[in-house]
Amino acid sequence: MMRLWGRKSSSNVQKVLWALEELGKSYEHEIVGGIYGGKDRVGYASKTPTKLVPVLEDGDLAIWESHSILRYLARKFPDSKIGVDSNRKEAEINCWIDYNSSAFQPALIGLFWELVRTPSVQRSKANEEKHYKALIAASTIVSEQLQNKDFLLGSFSIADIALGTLMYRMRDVAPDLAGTPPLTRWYNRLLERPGYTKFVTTSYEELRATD
Ligand SMILES: N[C@@H](CCC(=O)N[C@@H](CS)C(=O)NCC(=O)O)C(=O)O
Repeated sequence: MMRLWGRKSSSNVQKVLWALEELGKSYEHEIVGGIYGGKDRVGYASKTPTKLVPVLEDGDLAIWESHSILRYLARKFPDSKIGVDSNRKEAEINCWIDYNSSAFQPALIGLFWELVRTPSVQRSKANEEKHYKALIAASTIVSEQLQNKDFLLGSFSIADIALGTLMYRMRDVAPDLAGTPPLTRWYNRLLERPGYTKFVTTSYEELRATD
């Protein structure tokens, strides 16, 4: 049976929880990281060179990096709701997932760290503006892609999991950018997926910095 390691409040872990829910496969879940600690437990360090969450174990294979886990699941279960069965589809998905890693997620998470995870006395207006500006550029590209599509590639894929997971927090820290008609329609479609409401649109209050 597959085993997922990582705390539920991590957006990167949430991507995997959502994907596993789409698959409907049973798996074990070990809560580690953040306020739950446990990453120093014997064995965790050998699963991932970064010591971060998530890690997905499948037999003797330990996969780290949330997007690599999504790609693995999509390829391993080609006939599932998140399945990938062609090089073409894989390439189209990878464009969006790599854009997430390089532009959309760093901008959004940068802003989230500044506004939610940093004590107010340590916040920097300059940092906030830098991330916000980067998010304008990145979210405009995502919004334009969704102008005439239900999902990023037309039909649902792991690209929607990678980027869509971030929409919940974006609606809090950049409601104006998240509120374009295409992004709002997309978010409402994601809300129809049980894995999204079960694992993603959940409280992140344990992450909030206290002054
Ligand atoms: N690029 C990595 C990022 C992993 C990462 O930054 N994980 C964070 C949580 S989102 C972490 O492990 N933080 C320390 C902790 O939770 O103890 C991925 O996509 O998996």
